[in-house]
Amino acid sequence: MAEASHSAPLIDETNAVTASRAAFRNTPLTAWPLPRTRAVRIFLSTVPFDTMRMGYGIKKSGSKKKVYGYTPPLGLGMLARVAKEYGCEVIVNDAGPQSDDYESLLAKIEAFKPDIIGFSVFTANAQPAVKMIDMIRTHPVLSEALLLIGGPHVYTFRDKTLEEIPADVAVYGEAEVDLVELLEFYDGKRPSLEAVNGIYYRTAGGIRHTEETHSARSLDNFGFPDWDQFDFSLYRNMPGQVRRYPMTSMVTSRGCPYRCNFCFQAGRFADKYRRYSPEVVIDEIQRLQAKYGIKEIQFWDDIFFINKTWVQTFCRLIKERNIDLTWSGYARVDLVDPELLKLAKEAGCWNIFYGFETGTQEMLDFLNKKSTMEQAINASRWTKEAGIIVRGSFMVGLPNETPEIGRKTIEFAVKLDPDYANFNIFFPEPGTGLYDLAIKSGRMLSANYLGRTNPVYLPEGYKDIAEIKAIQAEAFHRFYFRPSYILKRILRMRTFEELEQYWDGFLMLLNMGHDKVRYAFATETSKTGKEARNVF
Ligand code: B12
Ligand code: SF4
Repeated sequence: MAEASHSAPLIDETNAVTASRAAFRNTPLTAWPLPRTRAVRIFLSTVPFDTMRMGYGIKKSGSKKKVYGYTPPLGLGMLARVAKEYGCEVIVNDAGPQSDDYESLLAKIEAFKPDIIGFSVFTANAQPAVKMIDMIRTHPVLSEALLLIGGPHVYTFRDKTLEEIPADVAVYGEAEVDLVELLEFYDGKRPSLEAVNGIYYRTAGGIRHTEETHSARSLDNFGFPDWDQFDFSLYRNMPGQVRRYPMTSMVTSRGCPYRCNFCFQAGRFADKYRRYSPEVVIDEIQRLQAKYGIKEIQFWDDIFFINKTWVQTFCRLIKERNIDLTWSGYARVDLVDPELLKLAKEAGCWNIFYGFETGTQEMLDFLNKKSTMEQAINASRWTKEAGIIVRGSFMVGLPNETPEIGRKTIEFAVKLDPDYANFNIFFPEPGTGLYDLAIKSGRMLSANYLGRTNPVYLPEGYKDIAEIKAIQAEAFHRFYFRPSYILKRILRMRTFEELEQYWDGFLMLLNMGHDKVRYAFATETSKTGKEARNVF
């Protein structure tokens, strides 16, 4: 087994490095263009990414492209709102649904002439982020701009991120308050970057960091994203995941109080759990409907159904105010009951996602999931009885797993019979208990986390990665190619929109080829499989 050290670089140097980046590495950030005659301009963006390759999107005939798989970048929307409140001019650009490549994104940035450019970086697109930032660094005018990075990659890899991505400042964790402090520094109101919380930055002596000393703020006072930044006509999640358009996503909480040892949200870097009050969320939904005609919301909370009273109040308010909304969210199998599910259905909930994870109680306990197989069976049955679609995710290739246990997971999935299932190959998420265990076991095959497309961990119980992939393929095959399942799907089709989405899903299957089909179902191998994308 080719064992790699986890301290190896995250970025493939042969593809990514330019001379400018190497020269830039230890350049301290000192001089600021003061005084200014106009408001500070900030361009915030996601990173261009080969999303078609990743299984997103579908090309329609002619020049019109319909891109599936995206929901608005809420984090950038939040930062846009606070920056606007501070007095800045802000643009949020979402490269994926805009189908931006490096050149077209550069042209947009050039046109805006920003003082500050910020990218939201995922581990999966850290390498494209290096390329994009390199292009800005070598640009005759844009190279003057302050370059910020933030997002889940920085959450996870912290100090490493500035070693490898040639930005000026990396903001780790939630950034609403830190961004305002950075703007104050930019305005000369803070003496140095040392006075800005929660960042990594460059000095002549190397990369330094400041602690995050803000205690987590109450979300009700945090406000919501600057929704004006999003073109809702662009957002179409994967076929079968959304019923009505225009849709948006929303988060009503941050963090998760549970401690499942494989999950990013339970990792060392996760946020403290907080939630907006239901009244504040409902008011915001009504504003979204009045201004943008939003018909459906996909709640991206780690567990939307975390507190019964909260969900009951939320549903009651929807009914009392006669709000015409369809919605979906995540739940744990131990936190639902028939009464709550019935209420949710009456309030517009049509689809719930559960992390069923694995097929034996021993493995569930090993994952510290704190739920039982029986609860999973009940939750699935009650949800269906309430008339709500059940989506579920399972993992294979876990530590302590053998192919026999993997097959038990498949059998359990077939027995639960959710409407959709993802089977993800376990991916040790940095910062989690199982990541530490995977490293300690010496069974990591690669330290390259960037693509997140290939398995990086081989449990003792499996001969090789091919054996894990075979179990995953068997899982998809046994689950989706049951005649009873296919018949159920056909009989369920109700609307033209649904038919169109199924057709697009079918075309995506054809476009992608066999391997990519599996990839489209489930590339994300951590946690509850939230990012895995169904194409049926
Ligand atoms: C919604 C979501 C998506 C959506 C929207 C993504 C988006 N652009 O926001 C979609 C479906 C498109 C998506 C796709 C993917 N996702 Co996703 N997604 C999420 C989810 C569930 C919620 C994100 C969210 O809205 N949070 C709420 C907002 C308010 O917080 P935030 O986005 O983190 O933003 C805050 C900070 O991060 C920071 N920040 C963010 N950006 C920036 C930029 C700057 C300049 C600064 C200073 C700060 C900053 O400030 C924000 C405000 O506090 C998270 C799980 C989670 N709980 O976070 C996973 C998560 C972010 N996704 C993940 C993954 C892996 C993916 C995919 C790679 C899956 C795949 N294999 O295809 C793709 C990548 C897509 C891409 N284009 O690169 C991982 C990331 C892990 C990592 N280390 O990178 C997460 C953490 C899930 C997990 N494993 O637990 N995802
Ligand atoms: S798997 Fe779900 S319940 Fe467990 S820590 Fe993660 S988000 Fe919370």
